[in-house]
Amino acid sequence: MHKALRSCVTPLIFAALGLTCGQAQARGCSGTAYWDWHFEGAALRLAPYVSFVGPRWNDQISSIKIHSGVWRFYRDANFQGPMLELGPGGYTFQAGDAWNDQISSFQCVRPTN
Ligand SMILES: [Ca+2]
Repeated sequence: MHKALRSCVTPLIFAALGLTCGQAQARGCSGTAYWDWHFEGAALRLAPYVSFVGPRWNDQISSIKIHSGVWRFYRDANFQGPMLELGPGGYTFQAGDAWNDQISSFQCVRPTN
């Protein structure tokens, strides 16, 4: 595997399709998460299989743009807790929204065009 892809764990769903993580992104799992609502503030490009967003981004995401793919976002790390499934589109969580500043892990479950 190319060195640049080593940090990107390939989930079984893409391995079964013969795709590496980078190929999965190129073929229809693409999105960006934002620190603030309305797609403002710091931006995080979504890798297709993230069991923990890390200490900086944990419980901080307030809006998401999904360019392609069907994604599942989880309240807890390791794809645990309440789950929110989102397809392509823009989603913004207001203060007080059940999903504002809650997401800890996510994965793309189905590539789309
Ligand atoms: Ca959380």
